[in-house]
Amino acid sequence: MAFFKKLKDKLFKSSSRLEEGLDAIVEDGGEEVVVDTTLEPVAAPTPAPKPEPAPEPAPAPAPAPKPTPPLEATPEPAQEPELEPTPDPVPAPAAVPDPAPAPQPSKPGFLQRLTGRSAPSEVKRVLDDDMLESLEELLITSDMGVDTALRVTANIAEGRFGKKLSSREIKELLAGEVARIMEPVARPLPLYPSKPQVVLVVGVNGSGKTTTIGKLASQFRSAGKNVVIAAGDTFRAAAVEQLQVWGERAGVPVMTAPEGSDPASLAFDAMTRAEAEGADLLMIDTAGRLQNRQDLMEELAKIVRVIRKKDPEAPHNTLLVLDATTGQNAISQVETFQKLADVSGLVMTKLDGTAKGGILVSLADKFGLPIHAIGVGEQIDDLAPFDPEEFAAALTGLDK
Ligand SMILES: Nc1nc2c(ncn2[C@@H]2O[C@H](COP(=O)(O)OP(=O)(O)OP(=O)(O)O)[C@@H](O)[C@H]2O)c(=O)[nH]1
Ligand SMILES: [Mg+2]
Repeated sequence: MAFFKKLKDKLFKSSSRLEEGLDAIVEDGGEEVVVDTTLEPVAAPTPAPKPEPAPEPAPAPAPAPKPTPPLEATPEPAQEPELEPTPDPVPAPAAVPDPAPAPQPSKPGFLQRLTGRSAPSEVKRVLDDDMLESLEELLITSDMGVDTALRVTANIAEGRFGKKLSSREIKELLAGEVARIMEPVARPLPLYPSKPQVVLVVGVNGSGKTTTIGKLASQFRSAGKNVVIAAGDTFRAAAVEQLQVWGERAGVPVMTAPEGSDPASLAFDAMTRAEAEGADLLMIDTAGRLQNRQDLMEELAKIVRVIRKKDPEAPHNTLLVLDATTGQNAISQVETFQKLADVSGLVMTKLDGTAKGGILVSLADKFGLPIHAIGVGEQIDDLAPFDPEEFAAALTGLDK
């Protein structure tokens, strides 16, 4: 629960631009409309209803997150600052005061309502061509892509043209559209009976491959799986060390080879070891920065060829890791890697950063590739399953 809240907070942070944009569109050209208060007179004797503070203490005890035990299982002194499970509880309580500054709850008194001056009102705007155009622009600038933005806006407009809508109503409609697009792609990494199930992890330089492997390994390990990692990025020693650190954190063995050696032969050795040890999963990290596409293609093809000598079905999954902050560039990365490898699913990282989030909608709409997980931070437990409804609510700024 605590983890989930943290995820939502992080996503909300990243999506505020879209949320603000939607508010601005309605404000601009909208007008104050008195909210239908027909039910309120009944609630007239409610001048003292302030039971708000009650729910607050509740979230506080929550930060006893499940993901903590796996972290504690690897009390590696060297990496302590990064490992620290304590940062978790800190942001969580910090987020608690947030809901408090809701200025709304000051319900107008009976007299106030009689005068009609402070009657509760909200801004609504007539859904016309201008407004639709602004919406389209906003969605395009939030990385949703032109085609998707046009389709989503058209769906929102259908049957509502000429009607007055509040920003909350727009957000709800938009969230519904986004959730509908994302629903079919929200699928966890499929697990197969093959032993070992080989997961090849690809992506451009710095997209988060190594970090994601560490996080996934930790999750599978916690789920009782026997995992082996192969440090297939043999380009630089630092890459191997980084993976070793993650392996220690996750409590998973990491197979390495000397810097500059052939990643395919390492993959073969890792396969042999994983088979010998009866491992459930073999995750192969790869280099993201080869001089050119041809090199990368050859390297990936060779890894695949070699592991297929052991298991013709391997790799069972080819995960493409994408950095959500790269925006529309993610589209061309998918296209490129689909040519280089048989991409079976995506992991979107850095959704806690400055990502506009709309890129996920664009990707889902365009490629329909499963999104297995999303990265929301640099810590070991900062990898979450992809939940379309939560994502849609976070993206649009709908705070339920
Ligand atoms: N904020 C945030 N940072 C992330 C996330 N995932 C990865 N990172 C950071 O992104 C940087 C690059 O991550 P790596 O895992 O090294 O990326 P890589 O794809 O293995 O990079 P190369 O091996 O150089 O190709 C690191 O500083 C990570 O800590 C995420 O979900 N959120
Ligand atoms: Mg790496």
